[in-house]
Amino acid sequence: MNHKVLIVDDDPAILRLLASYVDAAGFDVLQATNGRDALHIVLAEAPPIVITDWMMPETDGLQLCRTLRHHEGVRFVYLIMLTVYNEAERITEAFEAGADDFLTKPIQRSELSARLRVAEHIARLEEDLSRRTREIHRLNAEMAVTAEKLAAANDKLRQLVTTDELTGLLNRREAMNRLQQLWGLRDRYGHDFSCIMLDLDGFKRFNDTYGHAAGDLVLREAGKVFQGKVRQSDVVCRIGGEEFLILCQAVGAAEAAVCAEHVRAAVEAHDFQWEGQRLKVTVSLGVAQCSREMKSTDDILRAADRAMYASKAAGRNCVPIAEARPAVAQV
Ligand code: GH3
Ligand code: MG
Ligand code: MG
Repeated sequence: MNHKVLIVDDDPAILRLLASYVDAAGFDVLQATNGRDALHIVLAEAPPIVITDWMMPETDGLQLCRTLRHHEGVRFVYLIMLTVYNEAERITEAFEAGADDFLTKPIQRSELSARLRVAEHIARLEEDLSRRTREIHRLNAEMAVTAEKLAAANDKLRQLVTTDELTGLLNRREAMNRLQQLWGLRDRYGHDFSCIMLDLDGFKRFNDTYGHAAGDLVLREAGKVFQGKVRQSDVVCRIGGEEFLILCQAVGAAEAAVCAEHVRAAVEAHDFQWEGQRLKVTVSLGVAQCSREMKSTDDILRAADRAMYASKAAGRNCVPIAEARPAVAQV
């Protein structure tokens, strides 16, 4: 802690006397003869203790107290007011202006020294407190930054865990979570939903013919084609190599089949551009609606899968509905 004490008095004789007492008490003495200079010294030197005379021309001791208390550039000062008054009313006025203590004139050296010790003690506690407060603010700021980074890392992690790297679609694990959620809504509120199972046709041969990189491009683009044809509330997922699943919320099999047919036709019409060639791919789809007889999500997945295999069996590139119609139904 710095040991500076600023003494403020317009009377040079008192200033000299005070300076000698304060110096003898072991402090570094700063001096001012008016309130304006005193403020400048406080701002420049930050003495923890100020002893000021009450009666001074221009800015008196009370005004100086108020200024120091309200000035945002002044962190902390322990203020001792010098006064010839010893009446309770005047002293109360000094405390209200912001003084911490007072000394009555004529000044007793031993009393001044004792009060300076108290002032020093309080100033040290105050400095300690403000250092701890600054440290807490610094730690809080650090924690806020860390929390922000953690939230961003969590978001990234959640994305990695839930999405398929190649297509950016939801992956199998997340598809199963979403399906479970739809199942829960159906159980609780009786909300209908349907699933569309999709599998690219002859994709092994496609890879063998054009290469794996061309196959990857098709998978990525096919995902976009699917997404371009479903409703906003539908969820498109990649659940296996060239297998996809679309979850259609609040939709029965007939409506889902219309959506599936749009997807099928869009893939058939799409030109996959690869090394200057326009490649064609088709997809087989199977539609199943969640029904009362189904006991778990596995049942609807199996039903959609069966329908999709019915499409394969029927020559591929078509959309049968699971068990709602005869084996193959072109929509
Ligand atoms: P079907 O019409 O009966 O579905 O025939 P298919 O050839 O599509 O089916 P099959 O299950 O025999 O082969 C699937 C192929 O999908 C084999 C595999 O090389 C390819 N495949 C799976 N995952 C990927 C992938 O991430 N990238 C690429 N390029 N190909 C993949
Ligand atoms: Mg397959
Ligand atoms: Mg296939």
